[in-house]
Amino acid sequence: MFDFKQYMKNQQKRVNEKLASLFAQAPQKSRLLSAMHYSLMAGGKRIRPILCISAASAANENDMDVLPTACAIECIHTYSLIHDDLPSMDNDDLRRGNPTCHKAFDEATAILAGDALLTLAFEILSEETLSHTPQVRLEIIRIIANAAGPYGMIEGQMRDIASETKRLSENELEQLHNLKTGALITASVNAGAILAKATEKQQQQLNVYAQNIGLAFQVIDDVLNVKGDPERLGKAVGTDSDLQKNTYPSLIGPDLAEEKARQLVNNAIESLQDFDSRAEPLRAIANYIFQRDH
Ligand code: GRG
Repeated sequence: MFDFKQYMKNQQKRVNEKLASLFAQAPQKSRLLSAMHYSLMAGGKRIRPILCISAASAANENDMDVLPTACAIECIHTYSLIHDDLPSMDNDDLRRGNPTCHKAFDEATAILAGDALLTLAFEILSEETLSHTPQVRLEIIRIIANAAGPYGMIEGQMRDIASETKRLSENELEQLHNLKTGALITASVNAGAILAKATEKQQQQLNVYAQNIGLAFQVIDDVLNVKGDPERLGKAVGTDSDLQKNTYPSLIGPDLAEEKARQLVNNAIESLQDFDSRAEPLRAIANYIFQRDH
């Protein structure tokens, strides 16, 4: 039987080792590199890189050299968290149970560490040492830039800030979540599929999977902010409601929000019905997203 816990542990180890190696060649650990390293190695779940790796193995049994791309995506994710925690954004003191980057260092260093992680990601994606053709590398860069940029995550963050003083409809909230959280998750899966030379049909099915888990991930994040355990989450709960944020629990109630997440996860798993047992990690990750407590 597929051992999900062990699978996650193994993949997290691979991702962590590769991320750590990014700093190994630096002649000295400058303050900037220390801040980047601090946030990158602070115990994230590595969901996005593991989705990229798992999507590739679902479509192709060979090792398709996806680890650098997977790690570049984690650099972008870490940059987004550093900037999201800043005083001008969410002004959070804790992330994963530790002081946020601007608390551990200072605000200017945190801004630059975020900028540097974003830039580093694109350096990794364009490396000539990767075994993929320039054309494939360009396609991956375009997909990831699109998901992270002004038509993806950053637009989602902008809408999130703009919506602080108004009530959103369910449709507007879904669009916001899809941009802020779903876009990078979807890009992780799609990049894995392309690197693995998935067929057109497989790419479409994996895209449906990704869109469903992307939204489910944020719905559950909202629910955890209502019902979660601050110790497990490594951050305070109830903050969304204190700030009167637009969330699924505030819009439809926590129980219906959980039901919606379950439905999205079921849709995601259904979209993989043509895949064999190599898609087991993707199925298990979908279930984990629903059951996660941090
Ligand atoms: C500042 C450009 C910019 C964008 C910020 C992603 C984002 C947009 C903000 C992060 C805040 C947040 C709660 C986003 C929702 C996505 C989310 C649940 C992020 C946390 O992801 P996990 O749970 O984090 O994968 P770990 O700690 O495991 O890496």
